[in-house]
Amino acid sequence: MRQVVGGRDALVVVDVQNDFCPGGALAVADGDAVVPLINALAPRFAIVALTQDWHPAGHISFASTHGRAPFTSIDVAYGSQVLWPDHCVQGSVGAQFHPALDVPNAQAVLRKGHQPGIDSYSGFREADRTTATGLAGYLKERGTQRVFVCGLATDFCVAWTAFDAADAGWPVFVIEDACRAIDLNGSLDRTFAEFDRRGIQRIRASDLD
Ligand code: VGL
Ligand code: ZN
Repeated sequence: MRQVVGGRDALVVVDVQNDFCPGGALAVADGDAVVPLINALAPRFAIVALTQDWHPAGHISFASTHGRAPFTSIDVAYGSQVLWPDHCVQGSVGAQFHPALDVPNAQAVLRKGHQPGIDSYSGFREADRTTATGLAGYLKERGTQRVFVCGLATDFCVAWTAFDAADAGWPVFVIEDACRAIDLNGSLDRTFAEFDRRGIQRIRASDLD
C-alpha cells in the first residue's frame, strides 16, 4: 500500500548495531542487509531517530549474569526475561552502529537498556512497562503524526517499539524489508499476529513515495 512520506512523519531506526549483524555477539541472520535500505530511506524523513541498545556489563538480560544458557528465559521482577549472550555493552565496538549505516539527518539517538536491572526492547518504554525513555515526548514535541519503524530485530526491539508507538496513539508502519528477525520459538509469527491485532501496518520500502 503506497504511503506518501510527509514532513510530520518520523522514522525510528532500531538497533542497527554491530552486535546484531553477522559476526556480532547476538547476530541476526542477514542483519546487515537492512543498512543500504535504511540509508536510502532516511533522507525522505524530516524526523529521524536512532535507537541504540546500551547495556552495562552484568546486565539483567545477559545469560552470563545468571550463570544460565543463552536463549532461555527466567522470571524477574517485571515478568519473563529472555537471556541473551552479552551484547551491546556500553562503549564496546559491538554497541556501535554498523559502520556502513549512513544517516546524517538523524537528529536523536536514544540509548535504552542502560539500567542494570531492567531490559528495554522498546525505544519508548522499558521492560517494567512503566519507565518512559523520553522518545515519545521527543517525537511529540517535534510534531510527529505517523511513526515508521525499521531495523533489528523485527520480533524483539522493532516489535516492542512499534507496539509502544501505537499505544502512544500514532499510526504505525513497520518497513518489513528494512528489518530482520531473530525468530526464537515462533516469535516472528507471534509478532506479525500482534501487528495485525494492534493495527500496525507492514509495508515495504518500495511502498514509500
Ligand atoms: C534486541 C535482544 C536483546 C533487539 C536487543 O535489538 O531486538 N534483542 N536486545
Ligand atoms: Zn539488548
